Amino acid sequence: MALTLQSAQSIFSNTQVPSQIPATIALFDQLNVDDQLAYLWYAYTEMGKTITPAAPGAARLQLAETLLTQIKLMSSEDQTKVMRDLASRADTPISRSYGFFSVNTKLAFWYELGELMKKGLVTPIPAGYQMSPGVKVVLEATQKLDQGQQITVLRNTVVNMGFDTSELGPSSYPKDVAEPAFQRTTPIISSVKIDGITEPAVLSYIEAMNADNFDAAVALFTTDGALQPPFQKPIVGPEAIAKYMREEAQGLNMMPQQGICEVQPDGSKQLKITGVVQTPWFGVTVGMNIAWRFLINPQGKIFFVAIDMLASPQELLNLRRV
Ligand code: 45D
Repeated sequence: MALTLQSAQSIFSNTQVPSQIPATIALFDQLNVDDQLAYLWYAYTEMGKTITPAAPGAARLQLAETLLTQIKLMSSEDQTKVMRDLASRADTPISRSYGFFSVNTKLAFWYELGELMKKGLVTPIPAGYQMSPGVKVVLEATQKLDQGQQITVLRNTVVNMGFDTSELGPSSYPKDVAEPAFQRTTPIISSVKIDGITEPAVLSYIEAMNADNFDAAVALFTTDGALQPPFQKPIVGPEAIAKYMREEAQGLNMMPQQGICEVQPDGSKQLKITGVVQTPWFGVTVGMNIAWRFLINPQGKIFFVAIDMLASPQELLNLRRV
């Protein structure tokens, strides 16, 4: 029987994911633009303290740098307008440029802007701003999340900003030169060990990802294979997966801890592995509890892998099926 994406998505469906993340983002989306900017400033000044020097070097940020230089030269009223346009996804030249940025370039842009705000060169909050009660509600909801969940909320809000360029066709920006580069903070572990797991495709996957060797990782997938990131639809096919990994998986530190493997009557295998992932933005200071759900075909290739954020640390030990 052929493996299908739909059946693959439902393996280990008892995995508990944090519904508070989409709920918090929904609360944020309901705020007006100035409240959104204020919320991000308050949330970031708390979380931002732990952003590490693993943040990308300015040399690789050409695209964001052009915008930042423009913004630095503006009056504070115009700076505020740029930020309001980004938050409200307005159709302006700057907001369009931003809309074409990759996830890490968007994060790098705000990271640099945040540094300029701390130095007093850019105004963080619009002049005369009065906080509405809604901001407090979203901040309180955010405080209830663990750190890994908090940075996921921050990342999401940043990704959703700017003009929606998805309908506009390919960007006129050079693509390959533009990805921010991350310095690895911890040495690469070359022999991966996961309690309960001996599946070569899984061990090789983790080893390749921890070396940013995305070609090797993608070669482990079937030609119709798919990867499903947290809270997203599956990305199908080696080319699309490779592009995604280059943009979003660089510098990640993956520390799988334990797992189970169930062989199916057709020879395929279903595996669930739990562990901790660190992003190069926060380095060792923030660990995200996650699960990988793999479907390996009878020939030992990855047909499907879903990556889920886990609702709680207890979920790391939830390796039963039902
Ligand atoms: O508006 O196996 C200011 C995959 C002002 C790949 C601001 C994976 C106001 C396969 C405060 C300056 C990738 C799926 C804004 C595994 C304002 C795979 C700035 C999983 C916006 C395991 C705000 C990887 C700023 C995972 C600067 C789960 C905010 C990765 C910065 C998760 C926020 C990574 C940052 C996460 C957030 C990274 C830097 C959640 C970074 C989050």
